Amino acid sequence: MTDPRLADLLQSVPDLRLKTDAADLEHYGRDWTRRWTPAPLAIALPGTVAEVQAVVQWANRHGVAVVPSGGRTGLSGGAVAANGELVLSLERMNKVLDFDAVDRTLTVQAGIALEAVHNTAREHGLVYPVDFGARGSCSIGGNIATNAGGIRVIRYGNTREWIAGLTVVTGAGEVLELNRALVKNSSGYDFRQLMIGSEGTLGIVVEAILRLTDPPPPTNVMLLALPSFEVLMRVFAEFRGRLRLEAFEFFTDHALRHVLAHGAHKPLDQEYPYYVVTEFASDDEATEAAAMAAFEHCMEQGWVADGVISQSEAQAQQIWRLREGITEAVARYKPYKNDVSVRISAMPAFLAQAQALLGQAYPHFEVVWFGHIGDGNLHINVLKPDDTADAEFVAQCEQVTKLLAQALQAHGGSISAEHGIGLVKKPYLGSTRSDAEVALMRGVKRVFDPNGILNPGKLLDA
Ligand code: FAD
Ligand code: 2HG
Ligand code: ZN
Repeated sequence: MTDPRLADLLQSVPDLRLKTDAADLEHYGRDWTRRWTPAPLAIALPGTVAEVQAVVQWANRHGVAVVPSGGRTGLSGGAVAANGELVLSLERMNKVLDFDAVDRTLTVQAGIALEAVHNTAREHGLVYPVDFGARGSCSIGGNIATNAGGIRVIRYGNTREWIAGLTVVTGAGEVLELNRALVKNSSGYDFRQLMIGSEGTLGIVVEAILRLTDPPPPTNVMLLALPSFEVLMRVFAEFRGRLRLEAFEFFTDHALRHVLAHGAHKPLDQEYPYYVVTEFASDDEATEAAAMAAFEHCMEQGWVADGVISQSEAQAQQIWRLREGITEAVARYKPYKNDVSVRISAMPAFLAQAQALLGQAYPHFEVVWFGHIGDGNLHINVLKPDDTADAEFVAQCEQVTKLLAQALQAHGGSISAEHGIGLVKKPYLGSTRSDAEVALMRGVKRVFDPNGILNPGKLLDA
């Protein structure tokens, strides 16, 4: 170690695993955004809470910025280290610590993958219901730091609803045990909830107590083909009115073309402009009849042009792949991502405005629309043409995002529904949060991280 700060780190935390090879700096310094050039100082891989605390104390002594790092599947640049930061990876802290059948909780270290949590919950006859396509690679710590949403929010809510307790190391180096799995706790400010969605700027999540729940009843998955955007929310109202929905997701023909080119199975003979994937409880004749009634009503109204219902688990997975495979299928086009939300009742008006705005703004770029429409959450991916330079493309997209942010503000929406602000959406934070709120955020940051060492420049300017 030629850097004296790193020599001191190893002296202060003798068992710490530290990586400084160029390939590791590159690998751990970026997330799924791929926009910034990784340039971290080093990668620390602690194995215990005490080691995390010691690393944070060291960072405070030396004024070194620390980037908390999970699976780096984030889409807003929150886990990027491009300025000589120490990346603190939780990947070695990936164990299940406890299952409590009475409390129905699972206590885990923060580096555990979401999918491993699903599997462990299932072994105990229960489920952890937060779910999305990155389940195999993203970590619970990252899910908590971004308040991740996903494909079942419509039934179960965001990550926030499922966190019964947290252990965090604050930016000041204190270890806090927050809420300890209490169901009821009216004893003042709930710092657990404050940590959720704070994007690694207030504390490092080292352990979490997750709530589990009963498995859902048997479900069916349906793919619906829609002739126009305008009918989308009517179809949603019809299905939600008749069924217990587990998911209601949408995507366009562009998205479908990309997933099919990526190996997915063609679902219908003809092509249509818009599609919905919906999953709903269907465990008896009455619910099956309700599903058919919803489908037939939508067909009669001309809101749905075609559809298919899963006849087996394999077919259900094939349908889900059409929706869940989009992010990977378009990744090679280095998409500029928007992840916006409005309240559900404002969706029809916002959709009309956003469609008009983006149609005009991006005549030369392919735009792929999809998302959790049942939650009022749209993903709008703008694909970079191969012959357009990265910087020019991003600059053009940022101009349009300013207009989109204004439209969102007018509809009372959010510039980040579930991916976080990170670096990507920081310039537009003011469209969603007032000046007074942002000032309070800065004040909160100073309380938990007085020297500003935790993820500086993410969410808020350093
Ligand atoms: P990282 O990318 O490593 O980090 C994300 C942020 O959390 C950073 O700011 C980082 O500093 C911070 N952080 C990480 N670990 C900790 C910790 N232990 N303590 C404190 N801060 C920490 N997101 C959704 O919400 N819904 C989706 O449907 C969805 N689908 C996706 C599908 C694909 C294919 C991909 C690639 C991504 C998807 N995402 C989705 C985005 C991403 O997976 C989530 O944001 C996820 O929660 C990030 O977890 P991570 O462990 O990869 O976090
Ligand atoms: C999803 O819903 C994810 O599939 C990723 O949130 C969205 O790639 C995106 O823009
Ligand atoms: Zn999403």
